[in-house]
Amino acid sequence: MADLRLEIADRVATITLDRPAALNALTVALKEELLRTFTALADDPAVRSVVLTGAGRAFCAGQDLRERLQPDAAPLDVELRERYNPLILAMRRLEKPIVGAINGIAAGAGASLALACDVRVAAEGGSIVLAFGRIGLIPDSGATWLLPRFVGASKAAEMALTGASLTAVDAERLGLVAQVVSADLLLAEAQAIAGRLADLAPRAVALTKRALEASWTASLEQQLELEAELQGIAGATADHAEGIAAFLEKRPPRFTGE
Ligand code: T3D
Repeated sequence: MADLRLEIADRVATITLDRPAALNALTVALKEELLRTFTALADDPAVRSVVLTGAGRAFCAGQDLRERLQPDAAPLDVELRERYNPLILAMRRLEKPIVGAINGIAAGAGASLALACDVRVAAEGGSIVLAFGRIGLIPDSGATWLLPRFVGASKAAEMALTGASLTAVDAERLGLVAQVVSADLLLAEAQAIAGRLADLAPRAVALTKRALEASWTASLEQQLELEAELQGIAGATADHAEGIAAFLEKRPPRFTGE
């Protein structure tokens, strides 16, 4: 698709939102292609991790507001249920880690996309802004769930209610982004992180992601039980045996996903 690029190299898939003239704003076609891409990557054994970034000077400016004015645009609740929500769930449920390379502003649903990644690295000029209130909307696409959990209720309320922009540097200070790097190094750094994730045991990575996700709504007792269940699965993999063998033989492990 013209507005989305997908490159796969060394077990890392790089998805680039590619509408730079509109700051990679999300059209119906782009959202549907993004969902198709994540769905396909879930089943692609050649891919172990994903990088999501934007072309040009923005990560993503959220919903394409010109498209929204079209007479045939779906009502907002329908658009969320049919397109945004499945996309966010696909990202959070993908059994492969997603590294967000926040190359510029991430606004509105673009901020939500950034939040739905597992790890974020940002360019020095990058920023995250819940721009929804400026156009009379509420933060959506998971922002009201993810942001308070990442930065705390107070900061999330400030960002959601005032629409204040969070710079990359402040986002790093809050732990929302793992690292801030210069723009020219961003993609390479994000791909290096994704590469390191791709070297890990895929089942353990997938189960870790599942455990972390479940922790948001679980009691300690429930989470302890889930850890026991998932560790039982991880412990039965050939990769676990390989990890121990590699440790004892003082060599890097070669994980196969078995
Ligand atoms: O379906 C639904 O609607 C429900 C879901 C809603 C989720 C949402 O995402 S709601 C929030 C939508 N997004 C926004 O409100 C952000 C709109 N954009 C901006 O506020 C600003 O563009 C930015 C703060 C992101 C950047 O400002 P600036 O000054 O650096 O750039 P600019 O000049 O405003 O934008 C550059 C071009 O991109 C410009 O096009 P032009 O005039 O050169 O032809 C601008 O119109 C276009 N653009 C930017 N954002 C969008 C957009 N075009 C369409 N939709 C956009 N969201």
